Amino acid sequence: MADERTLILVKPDGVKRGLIGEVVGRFEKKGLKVAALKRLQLSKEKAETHYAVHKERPFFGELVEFITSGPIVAMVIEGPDAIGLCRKMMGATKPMEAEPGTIRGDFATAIQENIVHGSDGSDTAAYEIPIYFEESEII
Ligand code: 3AN
Repeated sequence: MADERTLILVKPDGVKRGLIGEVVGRFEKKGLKVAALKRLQLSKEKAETHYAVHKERPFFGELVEFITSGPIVAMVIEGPDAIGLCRKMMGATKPMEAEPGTIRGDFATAIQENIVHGSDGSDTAAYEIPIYFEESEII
């Protein structure tokens, strides 16, 4: 159970629907640490960097447009196996596969407007966190 850091975003739909507290609260109540947290408007450049792995996918343009369509909340969540635990708590990407009790399972019906993003591995977390936070902001 190594301590890990993962990047979690509350996407524009989650912020609009007033679910910031719900998302943060779930991770806090689980016993994970909120090591950094900010509300921001993501630039197109940063969104393209974040989603660079999906550059060739047909939905890349939509993805960037959606994530920059309004304010988001970015946080670094830290704790034992934080990357896998947060993914489990978020639920699957496809709405029909997201189990009730997970964030997406409880609050999302769409594949794109699905409330949260979470890093899917340690390489991804190491790539994504610096897009949003300086090391000095993670406490
Ligand atoms: P996850 O966010 O669960 O890691 P990924 O990495 O496969 O899922 O996809 C990144 C994001 O791209 C998803 N959160 C979703 O918003 C969007 N996405 C994935 N597949 C599709 C699709 N077929 N059509 C539209 N958007 C998609």
